Amino acid sequence: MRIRIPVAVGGALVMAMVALGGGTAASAAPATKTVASSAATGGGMSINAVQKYTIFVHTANIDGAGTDATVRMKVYGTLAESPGYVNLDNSADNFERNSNDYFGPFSWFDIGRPDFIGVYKGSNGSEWYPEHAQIYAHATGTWYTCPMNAYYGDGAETRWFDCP
Ligand SMILES: [Ca+2]
Ligand SMILES: [Ca+2]
Repeated sequence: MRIRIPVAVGGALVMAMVALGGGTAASAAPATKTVASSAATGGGMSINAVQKYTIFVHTANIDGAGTDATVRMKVYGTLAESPGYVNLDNSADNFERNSNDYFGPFSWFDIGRPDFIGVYKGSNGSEWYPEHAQIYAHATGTWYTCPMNAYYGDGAETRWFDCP
């Protein structure tokens, strides 16, 4: 189920922020509880809506570009980050030469616009040459492209790429 934040909750958040900034801890606590209970997120402090994201990776069409190594990605957005490094794997033989791999959809708190990604490749496979990744935000129907064109060697390595 998609969760939309009512306008009233946004107003409550502003009030809570004012209380946190200008009041004591004692006066801020009740306001914060009000936000959490009215956000309909099933509890917790965050009122950030859960949204779906699909990750796409294109491996380059050059000799030796493919790998069988473990690949994980973390997406850093303008509002939040994906919850840790997400393992990118499905039933296919992923990250082969000239392949298009789709993973997810994953349910994350709204990350906003993807800003950059961290991509880990394990040492349990050969070198890898990904050409680019794309992040699809289901809520807005938007694809965000993160050029990679990076060479990963045999060892474990993490690299970071902008999503301009
Ligand atoms: Ca593979
Ligand atoms: Ca696989």
